[in-house]
Order: sequence, then C-alpha cells, then structure tokens
Amino acid sequence: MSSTDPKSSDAYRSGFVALCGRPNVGKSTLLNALIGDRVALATRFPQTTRERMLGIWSGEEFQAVLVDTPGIHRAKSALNKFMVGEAIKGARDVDLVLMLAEMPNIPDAEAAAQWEPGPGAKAALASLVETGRPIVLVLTKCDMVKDRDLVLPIIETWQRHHDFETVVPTSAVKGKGLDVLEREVLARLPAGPAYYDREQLSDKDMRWHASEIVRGTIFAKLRDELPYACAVVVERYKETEAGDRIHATVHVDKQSQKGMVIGKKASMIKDISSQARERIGRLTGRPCQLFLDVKVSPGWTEDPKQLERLGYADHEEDRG
Ligand SMILES: Nc1nc2c(ncn2[C@@H]2O[C@H](COP(=O)(O)OP(=O)(O)OP(=O)(O)O)[C@@H](O)[C@H]2O)c(=O)[nH]1
Ligand SMILES: [Mg+2]
Repeated sequence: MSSTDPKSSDAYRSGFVALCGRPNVGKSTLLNALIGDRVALATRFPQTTRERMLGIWSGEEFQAVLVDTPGIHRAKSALNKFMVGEAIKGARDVDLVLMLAEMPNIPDAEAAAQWEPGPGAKAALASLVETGRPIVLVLTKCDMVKDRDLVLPIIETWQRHHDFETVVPTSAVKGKGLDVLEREVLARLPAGPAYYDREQLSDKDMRWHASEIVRGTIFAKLRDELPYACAVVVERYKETEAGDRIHATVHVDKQSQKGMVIGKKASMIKDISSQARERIGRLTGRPCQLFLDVKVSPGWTEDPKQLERLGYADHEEDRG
C-alpha cells in the first residue's frame, strides 16, 4: 500500500457506529441515506428490521461501519426477544452509538415546552446508556415539523435526560442535517484503516438481501393482513451467465395466511415475485429468476428451534 493511499494514511479514520432506538424511528432509512443506496429494508411498519446488518459508509477520509439494529421495545414473543437482543448487542462494542428519536409532532411553543419523551423512548435510552458507549442523539423526521423554532426546546428537554455528545436534527428523506451528522460522526471516529473494501456496501451477501427484498415486498402488499407472520428463506441461489436463479420459501404461521400470500389464481404470489425480482435485479445489475414456495410453519415466531431454522440464530460477529 502506498503512503498516499487513504487507507494507510494516519489521517484516515474508521470505526463502528450503531443506529439504535425505538421501532420505526427511521434507523434503516437513515442508514440507506448515509450510504446512498437502499441496502436496508425500511417500511412504514414498526419492527421491520429483525437482525443486525452492517452498512458500510465510506467517505474520502473515513469509513464508518453502520450497525442497523432492530427497534428496542418490550418484547414478548421469542422472535421479538431475539430482535431486542440483537439491538443491544449491536450497540455493545461500537465506537459510537447514534440514538435515533422521532421529532415529536407538536403544534406550538407551549406544547414544545411541556413535551417529555415517552416511557418507551426513555427505556431505550436507559438500555443504551448501560452499554457505556458515547451517544449522539439524532432527531429524525424533522421535515414533519412546520416550525423550526419548535426543535430547540425538544433538544433541551432531551439533554436533561442524558449528557449526549451532541444532538443533530435530521430528515433522512429530505437529506437534511446529514452533512452535520457526518462531521459529528467523523470527529468521534478513531484513526485507523478501513475495515471493509470501500466499494462494499453491506456485510450481508445477496442471498440475505434477496430474502429481505421478498419479505419487504410481502410487507408492502400484505402487511395489514399478515402481522409479523412471515419469514423468507432462500433455499438456492445460483448465479448463471444469463442471470441469477433464486428459489425461496415463504414461511407463514397459519393455513389462512398461505391463501393470502398465494391469492386468487396465484395472482398475489405472481405479483410479489415480479416486484421482488425487479428489485433484486436492480441491486445486482443482472436479470433474475425468482421461484417462491409458500409453507405453513405453525407457531414459528414463538419457537426458538424454528427461529433458528428460519435464519434468526444468535451468531456473534467478530469486529473487522
Ligand atoms: N417524513 C419522514 N419519514 C421518515 C424519515 N425517515 C424515515 N421515515 C419513515 O419512517 C418509517 C420507518 O422507517 P424505518 O427506516 O423502517 O424505521 P426503523 O427505525 O428502521 O424501523 P424498525 O426497523 O421497524 O425498527 C418509514 O415509513 C420511513 O419512510 C424522514 O426523515 N422523514
Ligand atoms: Mg429498521
């Protein structure tokens, strides 16, 4: 490596940065906005992210390995307990935690002065403080507030709850505040070489992304009818000259849900398949053939053995 290579230069900074917070606050959307590609599944439904995923954010002088985590919430089922466990583990060994909290939708200055974070947000903060890592508070969805003057009192209230490194108001969908966030993150990364190739965007392989894309497509089309009932397992993924051939199984909880996923004259499953195929193709840059099977796996979200079989297993990752 030559001395002009930024990877070997002393000025180069790198580290792990966790994105944590309550479900649906915009963690995955922010990760996608920072790295400039839709690698993490982000939907309007809470508890979309189920496992930790690394998004690799490389700039000219830094590489921040972003750890997308599931939302922190009071978990009941085995699946949800697994998800919250993933979130806390995601925050444990990082250089910096970004705690994301939604900018509250408040009408006026009086309401802003009286606003307090809810019990769920306070509990999420408490579990992050316990990790002992430095925490930057990121206020998300600031495009939703009409009056910018309402942001300051919210920042001040949050600061009474914890001595945050700093607080950054953002809007991932409008790209606002991301340059400030970049500076604040960069200032807190230790000097060091890149952990990953700078072209790489995530630590997961296409098999994993394909299953997430199919799950996301099902969420978008059927989520109101199919709450948390589906898991997608890619059985075979073959790359050929003509494109990728993917066989996947959609696992649902009940027989009636199988009917919904398949639809009348298989119209729903065909729709899901063609949309997912297109999105997978966009990510790989190659055409793709997708074959979906639907299987009933009763009670899978409650059964640790089935969870493991469907890919939700506790696998500790080494750093770097
Ligand atoms: N208006 C607005 N909506 C946003 C912004 N960021 C995220 N959202 C929306 O918030 C919803 C949740 O976004 P996600 O990124 O999936 O949230 P998450 O925190 O990863 O959610 P879980 O993985 O379920 O915990 C989606 O509908 C996003 O489009 C933003 O900056 N502004
Ligand atoms: Mg998410």
